[in-house]
Amino acid sequence: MVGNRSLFSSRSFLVVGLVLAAVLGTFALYRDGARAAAPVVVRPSSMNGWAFFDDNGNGGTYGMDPGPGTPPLGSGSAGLAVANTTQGVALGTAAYQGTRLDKITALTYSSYRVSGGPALSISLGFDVDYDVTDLNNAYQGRLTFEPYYTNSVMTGTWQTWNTLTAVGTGNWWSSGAPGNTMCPIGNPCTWSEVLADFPNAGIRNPGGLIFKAGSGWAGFQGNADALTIGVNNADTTYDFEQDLPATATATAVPPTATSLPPTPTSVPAVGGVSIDPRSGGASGRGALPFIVAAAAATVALAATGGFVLRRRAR
Ligand SMILES: [Ca+2]
Ligand SMILES: [Ca+2]
Repeated sequence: MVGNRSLFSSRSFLVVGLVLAAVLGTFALYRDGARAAAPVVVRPSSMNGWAFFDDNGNGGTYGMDPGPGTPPLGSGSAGLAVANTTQGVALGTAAYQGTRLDKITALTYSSYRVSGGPALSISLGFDVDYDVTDLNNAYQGRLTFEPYYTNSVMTGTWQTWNTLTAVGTGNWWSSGAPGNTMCPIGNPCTWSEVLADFPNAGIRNPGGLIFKAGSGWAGFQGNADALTIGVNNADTTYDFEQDLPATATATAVPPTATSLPPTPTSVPAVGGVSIDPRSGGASGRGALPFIVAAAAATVALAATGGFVLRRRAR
């Protein structure tokens, strides 16, 4: 192209482009940061208000698992499993007790079925108070979202559910009165129907926001991850994970470490070289059949206390 290229050289374009990308990225972070902070990681050693529990008192299995597959966040997820219809297991938090349902602006999660019937998926629900403004604080059962009413739940893949989206006849059902007259298990409600029927409903206080599997399921194993709940447009995302490995630096050991001498003190001075095993420093006199490779920076003191010695090419 013939033309005036004095204004910007190609390098200038590159620089300008990088600056623009950085500025736009900053704006994107600022924009997203207004709603979404970093996920809260929930691990066995740091549950951040969550707890697994046996919901029926008949056993079952629960805990943080690796995978399965590729979870939507991190490398692990929360696992729930039951062996028969009497068992029910759950993972819940009391962090949202008392929250009015009409203040909930986001409520999504992902689930994965390892095994179980075609309708089964870890559900998301909560202990419900159908009117948080009255004086009745008695237990009124739970309001539960189950994906299968309006979705095909798959085995062996992660699926994400937006529980607030009004699809078909809805996915929310009530286990207790008065909700079970409007949203029985055989005819669930959409979220908007729940809000219309019970405009002052909320998560019971005391009460939990709960992942659940079982209570009438012949057998099931599955996982959940990446729960996002928004209250007044302030979103919190929970990432369920196993604990970190105890020795995260183990991979820093050179792969040849096992071929090294067992202890530094067993390495003899070679050709007049003396070695300080603590500092890695070396000094020597005369002709050296071996050298310590390029001084201290390359004398790798392995975690086992060994050295790396290398013969100089002649
Ligand atoms: Ca009430
Ligand atoms: Ca995870």
